[in-house]
Amino acid sequence: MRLFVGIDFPPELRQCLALLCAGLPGARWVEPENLHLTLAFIGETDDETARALDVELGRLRAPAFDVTLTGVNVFGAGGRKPRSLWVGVEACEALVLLQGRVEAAMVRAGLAPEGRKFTPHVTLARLKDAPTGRLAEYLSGNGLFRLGPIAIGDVVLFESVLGRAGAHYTALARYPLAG
Ligand code: 3AM
Repeated sequence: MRLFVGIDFPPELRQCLALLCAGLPGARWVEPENLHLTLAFIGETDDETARALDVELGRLRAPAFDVTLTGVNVFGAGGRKPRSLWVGVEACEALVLLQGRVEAAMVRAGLAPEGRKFTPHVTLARLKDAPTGRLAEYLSGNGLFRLGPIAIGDVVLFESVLGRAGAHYTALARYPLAG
């Protein structure tokens, strides 16, 4: 099983985000139902480790919180070869705390922590040779995007199934945050 832990959004919010998924050549847009915020990527996992992770995530204690999504940006080598396009997240201590606890749960389940700095984001598209000028236009045209506050009440263990048309994400389990 290929797993990751994240946060999903209600369908109406995903539809708002999906409005951003247009108007840029070279972008392979994420399907609206797949839009999510990754807390930790886990990767290929055997059943035993997956069960241990489920137990540890079930023990996770963290408060529910609100997030606001804001702005658009890219990941990529120095901006010269941008590879993914995403919506950012307004600074949110509760989200950072939650991500740390998810990593701690991974470690207790025998998994290695991700190790890289957490940059909260919602991926909108993978980019392949998006024309520089069009990308700059897209980023400035959508720079004021803002959606929220969004109430986050649980953490989700997702399975990612890779298919020919891209990955499809299924929520395997939900772990409630403290109200
Ligand atoms: O939320 P995003 O889209 O940034 O890029 C993948 C996606 O993140 C990431 O895990 C999320 C759910 O698939 N991902 C995929 N393979 C990865 C890897 N080998 C990875 N993250 C780190 N290492």
